[in-house]
Amino acid sequence: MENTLGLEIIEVVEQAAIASARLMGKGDKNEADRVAVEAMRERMNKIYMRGRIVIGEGERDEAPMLYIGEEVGICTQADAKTFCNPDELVEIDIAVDPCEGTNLCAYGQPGAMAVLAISEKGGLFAAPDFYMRKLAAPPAAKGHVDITKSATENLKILSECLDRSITELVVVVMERDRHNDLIKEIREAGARVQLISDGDVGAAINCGFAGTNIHALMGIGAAPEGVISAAAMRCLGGHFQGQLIYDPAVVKTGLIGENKEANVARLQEMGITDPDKVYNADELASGKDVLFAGTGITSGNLMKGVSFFKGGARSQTLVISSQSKTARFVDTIHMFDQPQVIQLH
Ligand code: VTB
Repeated sequence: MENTLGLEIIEVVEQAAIASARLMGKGDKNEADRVAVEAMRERMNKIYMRGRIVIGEGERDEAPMLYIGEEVGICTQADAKTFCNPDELVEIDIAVDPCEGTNLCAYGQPGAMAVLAISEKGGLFAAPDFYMRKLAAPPAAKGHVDITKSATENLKILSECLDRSITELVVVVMERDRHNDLIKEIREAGARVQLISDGDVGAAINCGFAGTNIHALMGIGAAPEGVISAAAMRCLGGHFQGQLIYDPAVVKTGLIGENKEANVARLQEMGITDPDKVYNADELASGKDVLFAGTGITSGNLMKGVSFFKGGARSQTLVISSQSKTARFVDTIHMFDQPQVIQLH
């Protein structure tokens, strides 16, 4: 994919993060999400591309914008033929989470981000709005840890791969009742647990970098977020596996329906014949070229959140590309109305 597309994609996540950050701490998570969606869509529609949302805000009838199947980009507009050459254009699939961690943003907690992943058409797994059991770990453990093994076994493997004792490992787990046994097991195995209230995309990506002091993500979060995490981990060479959760006995709240058989039928309709399949990062983000971009809304381990100053704002974005094999930290000053002073530090 063209480099200019990469640059424009950075602006898409930056604009979403700035919009959400204005609502940081205001206690209104829906509004923080809504403005991020609007900003993301507006910027995307100015890009010379033919894009399709494969993971978004939900089905068309419940999500007015960035719904699954929505077409975005200049070249999807009705009069596109006058300014877009169809022969030149790559069709792009896009997975978005304009405000990943809406609660974190609404309550001014660390780790909210505007994120997306793109690939050529067909390169991202169109995950249903179900849950996903996830296992993320650093590149050194890729292919060695395994989601079908117990947490205890995986911690042993992780300690060998990272050449450190289990007591030196930190595992991030979302604080949910469904994880009580998992948390107990990790602690009993000797590792330390970092509980988070939300935001497992950031936690997974942290495993891809040395020096974050996060060595694994374990537990169950949302499936669409799993695909975005997988895209980043695929580019970073880290370990990521996901397994869809469709049984209401495993997760009692939220996204999945009460009827297990109906859930399996829905998966089958989507072409998923083996609902228990374990997907790895290369399957969830299988495209030839995959790109992840995320801008901090509130500060996290990897990126600072958006800060506003008189006449502008500053943002930090992480862009990871499988094509250029780079992880870039982009620090941007946005000038809204010609600020008098551009603050460097
Ligand atoms: C999960 C997690 C996300 O929301 O989807 C969570 O993957 C919702 O989980 O990162 P519950 O339904 O158990 O509350 C996030 O934390 C934020 O979008």
